[in-house]
Amino acid sequence: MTKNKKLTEWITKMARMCQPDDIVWIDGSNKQKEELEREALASGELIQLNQEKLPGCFLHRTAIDDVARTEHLTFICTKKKHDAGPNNNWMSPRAAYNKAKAIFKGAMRGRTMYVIPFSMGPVGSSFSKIGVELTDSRYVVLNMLVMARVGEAVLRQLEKEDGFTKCLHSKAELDINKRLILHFPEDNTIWSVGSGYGGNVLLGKKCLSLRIASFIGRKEHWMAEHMLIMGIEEPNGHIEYIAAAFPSACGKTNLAMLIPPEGLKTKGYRIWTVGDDIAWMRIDTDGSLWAINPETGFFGVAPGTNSNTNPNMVETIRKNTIYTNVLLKPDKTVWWEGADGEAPESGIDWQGRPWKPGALDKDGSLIKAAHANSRFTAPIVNCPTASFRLEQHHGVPISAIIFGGRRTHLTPLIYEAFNWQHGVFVGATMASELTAAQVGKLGQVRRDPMAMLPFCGYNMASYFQFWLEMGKKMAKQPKIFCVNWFNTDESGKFLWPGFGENLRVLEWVLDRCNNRVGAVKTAIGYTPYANDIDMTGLGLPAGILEKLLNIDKTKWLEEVKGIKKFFEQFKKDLPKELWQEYEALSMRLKS
Ligand code: GTP
Ligand code: SPV
Ligand code: MN
Repeated sequence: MTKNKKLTEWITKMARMCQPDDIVWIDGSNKQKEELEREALASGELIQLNQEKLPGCFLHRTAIDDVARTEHLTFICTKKKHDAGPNNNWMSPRAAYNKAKAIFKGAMRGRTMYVIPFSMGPVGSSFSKIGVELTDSRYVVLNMLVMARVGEAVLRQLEKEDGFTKCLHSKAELDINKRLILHFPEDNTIWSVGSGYGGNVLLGKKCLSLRIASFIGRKEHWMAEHMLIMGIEEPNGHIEYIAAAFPSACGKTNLAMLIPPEGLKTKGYRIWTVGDDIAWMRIDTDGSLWAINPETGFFGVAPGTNSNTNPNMVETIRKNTIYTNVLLKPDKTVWWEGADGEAPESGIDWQGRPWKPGALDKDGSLIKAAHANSRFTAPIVNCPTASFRLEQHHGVPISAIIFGGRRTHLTPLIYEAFNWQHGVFVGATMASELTAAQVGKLGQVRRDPMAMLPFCGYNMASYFQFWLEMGKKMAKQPKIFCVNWFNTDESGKFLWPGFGENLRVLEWVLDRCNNRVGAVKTAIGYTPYANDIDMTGLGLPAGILEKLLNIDKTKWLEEVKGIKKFFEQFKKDLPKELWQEYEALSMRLKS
């Protein structure tokens, strides 16, 4: 299986603790995958869907209290508390190991321990990192097979290079009171126990590719970010790549594979999807920032996905897809709020109960067919717009970085930072309304710097410092922008149509990157002249675009107070450049 002694020793030690009945190595073969699927069907972990309409597709239901990332049970375990910073939950490594050991002990009795060797990034690329996940969940194995490069080739690579992230997962009793998602960046180790939900258990994803990778990246001078990566092919055939950081469930997947709206299609734009959630970026010898998507699959939000909002995803999830917590229809296909077609007359809801449209719970509120954070796991190669550069070890060069969030007011449709330092300030002060992607109070506005609040594996003040330093190292810095697709009117209706229409805004971004248009200098940054956003064929009522681009100084002065409060928690660690930017913004708003 492997000649890597460190690996075998570690597995033996973990098996001694978890006491599985047997150990199975995942080789990445189709044969083994099909065998696991058969076993998962027999055990009830998976339900087979209609193989004519949805070939290779399955449904999975999690426990009712295990439907989203549990940030309050997620810890960064560094020797010094200060290294985790004020925004992470912290435990000392010793306390954390001990606490988790008590839960892991014997947790795999009567179960199989699967050994999943995986590579984040193309196997053998100098950009990539290897992990090995031990898990007692077939659902985890089958998802990891979609989300990462798994199997023999990784083991061979692991004989050439030594280092790998040690990832241990057990469902244990799926008890929320015995659930812990622990990161030990100093040991390159992740322990996750008591959950079966994606972001908590597919350890290559948020745990390795963001929390551990951000920690490693700072030392090795590269960036691990919660960003989509997309190529925009311009009418002349030239492709520009951009990366965008939006918090969970704020539109990364949708933007990454948008379809140009009618008005712009005739111009000849085309989109190439590189990634929808995570970007690893480093400065290449040409002095620009280059990015790869370390993943090979999408773990996307189901609700709202339909042929109007995201036709490419509808196509992507027709085959070889694992659906989690959606409605099962009588014909063994699936449905969710905001899916294509009318609500079915009946079905089995995400909790496994008979469901009818309009059914009310005890409190009189509508029972959802699918959970608001129900998801699908699908291979990127299924996507009609998958980039032809996905396997290239070099990645793609990034021309622009876009920050964004969900704000019903305040943030305009788009603005551009004055320069890199100001851009870091814009990213650091981002805020967004909470979504169903994490357990918490829906709709509440929270600061989510660079969309990394739940994912930064170290002190956020050092992370800001690192961003400032990276900018100085680049000969060609990407321009930095901020967008907001979610402005609403008095009745709560979105003012901007969003989705494919967002390309109208990206066109301006590219125009700015290539010095093709001017801009209005405002207190918060550069905004577009309304004439420079191509509105052909959109039919937006007069005055709406102007409203979307407007900056309300009174509201921004309120916002600045929130920024100050947020910055103060970092005390003397906050880079002075960010205080300078804060002062400069306050001055501009008051003048
Ligand atoms: P994670 O996978 O949690 O990181 O989320 P994400 O950032 O990839 O978000 P996603 O693209 O899945 O979108 C989340 C929700 O926002 C879905 O319900 C979408 O339908 C909705 N959404 C996405 N883009 C837009 C947009 O431009 N306008 C509006 N109004 N809604 C959008
Ligand atoms: C997110 O919440 O940002 C996701 C889904 O992309 S999860 O993998 O659960 O983190
Ligand atoms: Mn995400």
